[in-house]
Amino acid sequence: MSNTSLTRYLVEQQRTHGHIPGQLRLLIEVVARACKRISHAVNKGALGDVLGSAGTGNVQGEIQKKLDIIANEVLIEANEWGGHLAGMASEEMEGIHVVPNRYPRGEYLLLFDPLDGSSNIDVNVSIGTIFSVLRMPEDDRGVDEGDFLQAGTKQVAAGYCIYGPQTTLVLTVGDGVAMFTLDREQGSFVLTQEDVRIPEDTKEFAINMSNMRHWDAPVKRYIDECLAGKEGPRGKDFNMRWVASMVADVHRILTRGGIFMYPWDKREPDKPGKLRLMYEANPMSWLIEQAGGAATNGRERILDLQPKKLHERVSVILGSKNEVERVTRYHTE
Ligand code: P6P
Repeated sequence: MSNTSLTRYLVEQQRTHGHIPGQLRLLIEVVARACKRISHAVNKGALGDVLGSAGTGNVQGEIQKKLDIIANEVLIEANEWGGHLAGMASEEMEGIHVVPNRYPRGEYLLLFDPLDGSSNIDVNVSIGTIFSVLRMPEDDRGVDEGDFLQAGTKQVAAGYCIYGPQTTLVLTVGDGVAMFTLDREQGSFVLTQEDVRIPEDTKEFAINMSNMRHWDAPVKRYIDECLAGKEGPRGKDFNMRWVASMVADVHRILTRGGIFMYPWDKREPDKPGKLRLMYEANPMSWLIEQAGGAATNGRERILDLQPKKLHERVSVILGSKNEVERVTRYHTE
C-alpha cells in the first residue's frame, strides 16, 4: 500500500515530466482540498441541511439542488485568493467569475461542474465534481469569456472527484491518469493507482435506453447489435449500466473498460447533445484518451472541437477505443 500523498506525487511528477509548475500544483491541491470539503458536505446527507432543491434554476434551466450551490461556492471561495487563477467558469453560473482585484491574478483558468449527477443526490447514488484547467491566452489584458473558449487539446490539467463508497480524485496533466483515494483519518488523498489503462474492447455499454426511439440510425444500429448478443453480428453478449452520473459511469470505464454514450437525439434537434463540452466532455475525454481510450461526438474527436459558447453542449461517445471507433465508423459510413 503506497503512502504517496497527492502533493508528493505532483512534486515527483514535476521532477520527472516538468508539466506541473508551482502555480499549477497549488491549483490542483486547492481543488483537491475543495473536493474534500464537498465530500464532507455530501456525506452529511439528511443530517445536514444539504439535501433537496434550492428553489432556484441555473443557466441550463435546471432546478438547482442545495448541494449544487454549496459545491459551487466551496470551489469559488477556495480558488479565488491563491494567486494561481485569472478566472473561473461553472455549470452553475451564467457568466465567468473573474478573480476580484483585491487578490493577485494567476495564469490559469478553472472550469468545473461542481456537482455532476445532481438527480442522484437525494437517492444516495454516487455523484462528483468535474474540473478542467486552461492557461490564459498570452499577452491578454482583462479576462473575458472568450479566453475560456479553447479546444480540449489546450487543457493543462483535468480530473474529477467521485463521492461514492470511496471519495476518489482522478487526475491527468498529460502524463497518464492517476487515482487518489481520500484517507479520512489522515485527511489527505493517497495515490492508489497510476498509469490507468482502459481495455480496447469491452462487453459493457452505458446509455439511457429510454431515449431509444429518439436516437439517430448509427446509434440505434450499434445498440441493436449489442442487444443481439452472441447470435448477432457482434458474436458476444453485452451487459448494460446507466448510473445517470457521468462521473460514476466514466470511473467504471477507467476502472474496467466500457463505452458511454449520450448522443444527439431528436427530442431537441437543435441541441447537439445533453452534456456540456467545456466542463464535462473535455475533461472526461482527456482522461479517457490519456488512459488509452477514445472520445468523439460521433464524427470528430471531442478534444479537437473549437467551442463557440461557454455552456455549449455536445454529443458524447467515449471509452474503450475499438468500440468508440466502431460507433464513429457507423456515423461516417
Ligand atoms: P439522464 C447528470 O445530470 C448528467 O449531466 C450526467 O452526469 C449524466 O450522465 C446524464 O446527465 C444523465 O442524463 O437523461 O439519463 O438523466
